[in-house]
Amino acid sequence: MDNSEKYLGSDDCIELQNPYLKDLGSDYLYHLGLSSMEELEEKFGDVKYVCMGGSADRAKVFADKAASQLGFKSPEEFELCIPDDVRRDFLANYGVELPGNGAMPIGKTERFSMFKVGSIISGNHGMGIGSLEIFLNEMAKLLAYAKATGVKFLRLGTSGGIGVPPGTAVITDQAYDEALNPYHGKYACGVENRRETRLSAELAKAIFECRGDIFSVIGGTVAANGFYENQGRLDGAICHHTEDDKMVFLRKAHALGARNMEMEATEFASFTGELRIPSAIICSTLLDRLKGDQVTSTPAELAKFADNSQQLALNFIKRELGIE
Ligand code: R2B
Ligand code: URA
Repeated sequence: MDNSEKYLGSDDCIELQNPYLKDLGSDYLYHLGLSSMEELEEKFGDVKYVCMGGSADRAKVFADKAASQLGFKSPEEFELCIPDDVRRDFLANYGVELPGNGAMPIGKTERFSMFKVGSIISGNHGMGIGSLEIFLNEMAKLLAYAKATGVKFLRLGTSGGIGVPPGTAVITDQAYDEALNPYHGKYACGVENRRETRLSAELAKAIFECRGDIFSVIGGTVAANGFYENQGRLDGAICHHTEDDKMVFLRKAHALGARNMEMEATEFASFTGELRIPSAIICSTLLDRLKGDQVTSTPAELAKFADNSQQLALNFIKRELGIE
């Protein structure tokens, strides 16, 4: 389902598409470590944005940036200070300061880390479609049980660029699978169901308009099921394709309008489309795949690249909330 018409003015709750849930009694959201029997409405009823990326460290950085730039405080989570040694390590590893007091995770952190800052949830969904599918299912149920209204899902990730310089923020208009099909083949009980992977053009444009001096493009995103062979890399432990095969693949993707490649876009676009959740994907590119395969930037450069997609999202959220 194309969710482009759903961007503006949706004050609806998330409508789950599962008739079996009503007979469940209580629903334990196992990977998040939260249950439908808790006071979810009190804790999460005000959520308007779920910002997610692969890495738990980046989810934490985003939560702290959001808190500092939007002046939000979450109820108890911000009472705790981050120890100096953690701050020092963070600066050494990522080349950026943790601003203010740090957000503390809610629920379990074994698989995912989730932080709440005002009306924003910042969480990490791990790498790949399989991990993202778990996060999205549990997050959508959590917010439906919490009766949150008008929620947007934003994926703020990293990617390999296709013909764009490292650090570009690519805002996805269309996700492609690794065979470059413009749909997601979702299997249930051994049967394939092809789902739409177009994202809201209106929301993508609204985000693009907040770019300021962040180099940004709107374009297609290829979601591969792996990082090495599936992305046509020549530097994996196994490679039975040639450099020519790789370049033909990347050029074909580029000709379709794709400007980056990552590992989640098809699941994200089709899942949010099915549940009619307004959503966008903003991924920073770490390298240009037309020029190579290895990610060789320094930690400080990588932190700056990742910051581009996060900052673009924050610019957009600030504009929507009327905070400049
Ligand atoms: C981008 O980066 C990760 C792989 O390094 C993966 O989660 C993705 O989509
Ligand atoms: N993430 C990916 O999935 N691919 C890249 O090339 C870089 C980051």
